[in-house]
Amino acid sequence: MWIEEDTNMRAFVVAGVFVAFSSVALAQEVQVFYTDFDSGLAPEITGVASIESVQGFAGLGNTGNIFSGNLLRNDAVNGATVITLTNLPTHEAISISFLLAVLDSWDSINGSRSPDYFNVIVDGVTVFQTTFAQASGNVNYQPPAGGLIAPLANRGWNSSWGDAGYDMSFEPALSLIPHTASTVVVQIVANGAGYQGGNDESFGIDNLSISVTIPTPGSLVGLAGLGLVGLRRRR
Ligand SMILES: [Ca+2]
Ligand SMILES: [Ca+2]
Ligand SMILES: [Ca+2]
Repeated sequence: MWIEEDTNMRAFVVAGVFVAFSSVALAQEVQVFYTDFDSGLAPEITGVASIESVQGFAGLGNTGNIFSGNLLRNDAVNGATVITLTNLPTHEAISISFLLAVLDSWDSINGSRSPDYFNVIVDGVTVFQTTFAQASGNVNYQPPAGGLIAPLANRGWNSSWGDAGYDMSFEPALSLIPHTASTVVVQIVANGAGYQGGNDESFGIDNLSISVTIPTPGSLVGLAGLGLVGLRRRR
């Protein structure tokens, strides 16, 4: 319904259109890197990285984001997997998403030998650190709803120990990290005084995605303008 002579109503409708468009136009999430590791190692990745089969994790995950084919395994003690991206578009935040396979006998922060830490570091700053109680200890990562995709069970690698999987796209600490530089260095690394690595404790990642949030003030004005034009036509 359009009431031509009621200026208050018109203002309300116009404001409603503006808000509706602005909610989608304020910022745009753009993926700047993705790999599923099924075609080997992308050149953006250096440091500790071996390409291995996903073994018993195959098919586990959420719709459209499941372990498949190969993953990147890191079995080092304090040896980072490094992702370096350059020439990023102008942005205000960065988001990191991956499937995480926690392999074998992690001992949390209070088991033996402990502590064992899993870390994600962005440009030298630790943005996420957690621990897993798979062999000993009792402090385990508490994922948001949807985050646990593979409860602890032996899924490969060292058959003496269980393995668990998480969809880290649900982890708030890895989403919308304030960032504006045109380059970024992401390090994924396990360490701690009790972290043994190798065939004892290691991790894998699959479906690694990095995206940036791009502000779009120009689009906001443009879309709001279109809304006003559309309303005028109805008079
Ligand atoms: Ca894969
Ligand atoms: Ca295992
Ligand atoms: Ca340990």
